Amino acid sequence: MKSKLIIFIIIILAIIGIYFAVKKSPAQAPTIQEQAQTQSSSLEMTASGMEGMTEEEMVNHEQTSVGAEISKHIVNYTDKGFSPSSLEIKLGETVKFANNSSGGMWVASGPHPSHTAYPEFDPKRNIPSGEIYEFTFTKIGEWKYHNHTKAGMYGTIIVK
Ligand SMILES: [Cu+2]
Repeated sequence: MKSKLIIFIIIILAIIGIYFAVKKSPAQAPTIQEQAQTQSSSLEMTASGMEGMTEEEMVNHEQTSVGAEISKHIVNYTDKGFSPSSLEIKLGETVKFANNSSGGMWVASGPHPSHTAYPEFDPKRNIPSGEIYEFTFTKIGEWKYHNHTKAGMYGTIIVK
């Protein structure tokens, strides 16, 4: 009887043990898997998100800088003068002065003829018709300039 009882208890314990083992393992396993999946998917999301953002930022940055230099900051010089006559830019940005006039263009800061207000802002030569002079502004200020070869033509670059 005692041995039967012991066997019975062992069987019961075994069943209980199996029950808990079966009950626990499916409960734990999905949790771990879920965590792993969540972690990996969030990592993937973060990685892809970062990659996407980096690429977008790079593209945006390229577009912004290219746009700023090529399309955003162009001063068109024609026989009528500089257009726009006043242009506001940010510190460190480049302005392209495109000579679309019939004559020469020598952009320089005031006062004429010494150009001492912003001496670096001066190509020191005449820019022929059809060519571009570009200058990167590294000083904050309201820079009046003129066409040194035709001082009646003038404009302003405001650097903030
Ligand atoms: Cu001048």
